[in-house]
Amino acid sequence: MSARVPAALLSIAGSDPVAGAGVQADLRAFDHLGFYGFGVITAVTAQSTTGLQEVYPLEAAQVERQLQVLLADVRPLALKTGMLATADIVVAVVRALKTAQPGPLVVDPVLASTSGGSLGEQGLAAAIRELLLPLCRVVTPNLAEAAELAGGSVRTLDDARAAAARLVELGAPAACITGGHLDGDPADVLYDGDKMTIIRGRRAGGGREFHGTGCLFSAALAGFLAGGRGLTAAAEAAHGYVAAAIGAAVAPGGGMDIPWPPRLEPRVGNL
Ligand code: PXL
Repeated sequence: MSARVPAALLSIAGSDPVAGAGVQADLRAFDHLGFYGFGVITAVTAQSTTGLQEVYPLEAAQVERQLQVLLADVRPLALKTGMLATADIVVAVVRALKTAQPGPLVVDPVLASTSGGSLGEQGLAAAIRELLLPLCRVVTPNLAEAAELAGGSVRTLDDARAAAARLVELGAPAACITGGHLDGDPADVLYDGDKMTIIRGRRAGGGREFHGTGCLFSAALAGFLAGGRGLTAAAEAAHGYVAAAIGAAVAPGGGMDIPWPPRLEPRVGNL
C-alpha cells in the first residue's frame, strides 16, 4: 500500500534562525493547521529575538531552480511568498510560478519589519507591485508595507481603507492590510474589489513587541483558503489564529516574544 498524499502548502520565504518569522514560522503554522509544508528559501538572515542583523539573498537562479525541481514533483493546494529580498528573486519566482501554475497565492510583501527597518533592496517594492500582485489571490501588507506599495502614508484605519482600494486598482484581486500597529485596538482591512471588511481585534500583550505576526497571518490565510473557505472567512480565521498565537507567545531569547499558536482543533478536512 502506498503512503497517503498529504494536503500540502508551500512557503517561499527567508530563513529566520530564531524561528519567529520566515520559513520556519510558516512551516510551524502549516503543521498546526494540519498541512504538510514545503519550503523554498530565498535568503538567509542573521538574527535573534533582539533583532535582525543581516540579510543574505540567494542568487535568483538558485531560487528559481528550487521551485522548478519541487513543483515538477509536488502540487501544493496553496502557497505564500514572504521575504523575497531582491527584485531579481521576484522575477525568478514569478517565472517559475507561471510555468507550474500551483494553487492560490498569498503574497506577504515583506519590505519593512514591524520596527521600521527595511527588509529588501531598492526596486523590490516595484517588482512586487508590477509582477506579483497580478498573480496573487490576496496581498497582506502591514501599514508600512502598504504605504510603500500604494504610496502615501498609512497610519489610520481610513488610510488603510484607501490603501487597500489602491492596491486593488494596482492589480491585486484583493488586499488585506494588517493593522497590528494602528493606535488603539488592532484591525485588519480587507478589500476584494467589491466589499470592504474590517476585522477588529483586541490589543493583547500589554505593549510587548511580537516577532513574526505577519508571517503567521499570511501562512494561516493560505491554509484557510486551501481548506476551502472564502476570502473573508479565511482572513477572519487567520486573524483569530494570530490572536491565539499572541495569547500563547513565548520568549525563547532575551528580546521580542514569539507567537506560538496552541494546536487548534479541528484539523484538516473540516477547516
Ligand atoms: O516579519 C518579516 C520577516 C519575514 N521573513 C524573514 C524575516 C522577517 C523579519 O525579520 O527575518 C526571514
